[in-house]
Amino acid sequence: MADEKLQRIVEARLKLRARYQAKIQGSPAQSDPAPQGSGPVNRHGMPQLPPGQNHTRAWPVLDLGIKPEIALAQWALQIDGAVEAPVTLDWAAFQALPQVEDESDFHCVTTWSLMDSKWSGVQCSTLAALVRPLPEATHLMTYGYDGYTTNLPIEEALKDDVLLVHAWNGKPLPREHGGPVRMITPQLYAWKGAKWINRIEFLTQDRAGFWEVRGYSNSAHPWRDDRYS
Ligand SMILES: Nc1nc2c(c(=O)[nH]1)N[C@H]1C(S)=C(S)[C@@H](COP(=O)(O)O)O[C@H]1N2
Ligand SMILES: [Mo]
Repeated sequence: MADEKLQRIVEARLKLRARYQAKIQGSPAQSDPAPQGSGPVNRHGMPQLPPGQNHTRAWPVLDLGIKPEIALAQWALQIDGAVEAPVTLDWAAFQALPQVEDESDFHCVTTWSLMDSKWSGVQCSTLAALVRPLPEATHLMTYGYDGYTTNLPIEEALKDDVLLVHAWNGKPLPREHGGPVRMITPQLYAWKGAKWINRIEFLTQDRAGFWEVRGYSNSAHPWRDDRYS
């Protein structure tokens, strides 16, 4: 990526971070004694699992009965809504963004937790910095190729461990888990991470996604056992 472009992203990120810092610090998972991204060291001296959760070894697959197959040449991610600079990224443009690796846990509301996954991908905050949310933007809606949707407050989406991942434990993300690219939200229940993600829309007011309409908690904090509304 060109240095100048990278520089612009970095500057925009710092501005965004400053704008949302207080909200992020005050948000539940951040203020609860809960692990976040970057691995088991984060769990030292803390409960291993959120209330009501059990370890799983195999990674279960949950979807709406569709597992879309998207060739990399066809893949695109649209980022739009209440932003200054909407963009549609193809695979090459997505790969050209700053990439990160992180280690975090995955808590499903159906009570299984997959611990210590290694992820590679792009921070959601990098994408936000690229499009620059308008001051009135408060939430985002994410969409999958299968028609799935889920909503998030911006301060949750900007957390460092919220990623759009394309690899899991060193291998390309399997199609059944949302490959080529899905979102992960380690500090929230896993339904907040859209598999086969193809759109992020910034909103000026909250709007419920697929499960949120059907009675799942809008806030979805595992450490508060915050499952259903
Ligand atoms: N596009 C899409 N994303 C989705 C879902 C879905 O049905 N479609 N299910 C959600 C739910 S309920 C969970 S628990 C996780 C499951 O991810 P996994 O199948 O990789 O375990 O993905 C979430 N993201
Ligand atoms: Mo789920």
